[in-house]
Amino acid sequence: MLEVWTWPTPNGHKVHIALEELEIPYKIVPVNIGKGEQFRPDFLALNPNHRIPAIVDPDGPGGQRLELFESGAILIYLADKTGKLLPDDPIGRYSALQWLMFQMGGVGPMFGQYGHFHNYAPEQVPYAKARYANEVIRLHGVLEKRLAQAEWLAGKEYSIADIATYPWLRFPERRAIDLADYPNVQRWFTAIDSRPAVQRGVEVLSENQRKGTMTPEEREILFGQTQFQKR
Ligand SMILES: N[C@@H](CCC(=O)N[C@@H](CS)C(=O)NCC(=O)O)C(=O)O
Repeated sequence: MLEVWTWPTPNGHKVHIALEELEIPYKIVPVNIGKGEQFRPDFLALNPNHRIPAIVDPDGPGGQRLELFESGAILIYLADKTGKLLPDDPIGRYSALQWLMFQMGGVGPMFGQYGHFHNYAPEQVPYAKARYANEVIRLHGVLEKRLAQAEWLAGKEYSIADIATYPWLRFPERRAIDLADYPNVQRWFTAIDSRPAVQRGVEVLSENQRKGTMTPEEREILFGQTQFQKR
């Protein structure tokens, strides 16, 4: 059975949602990133970048075992494996890949840095806080413009581009965003949020979601020297 090495974060949710949408049976292998399990040798062997998610598909291309990390690559693989969630026509396919890359290179990293400097940095850095707050607003504006022209990010079809972006748009109040200011993003978000497969996907491992503030140990593991040791 396909294994997903994962944890309940936006990059993990993307893969859980895609697997639920595609009805692919899967086994969850929890990697508790707050406890440092991403540095375990068995996980590092799968992903030297020590970040979830990663998958192992014993029935990969040509029946061979496939190991894969980077959530965007995993989504493309799952779509290609099943022939679903990526448009068949080349123009639609490249549009979906374009918006997937926009999420991977823009929305994810910028929203992540917003969270870091607003919630976790040990010192106040007004320049960084303003920079990432402005980026979050700018990126919502780009999504609003796109979704005013098209029903879904790729165009006419729901695709892995929507699945990749949706988990990052949850809890907008945490980024001082009111989706009422972005009516087309709101319409798109509600449509995705109400899909049963999406609801099942975000529930995967949800009992492990951190409640309250980070402990000093978690902070060290995620942002301290543990990250930067030579491995
Ligand atoms: N570009 C990577 C990013 C993955 C990523 O940043 N994962 C986070 C959780 S959302 C993680 O594993 N963090 C562990 C750590 O920073 O040590 C992807 O999309 O797969």
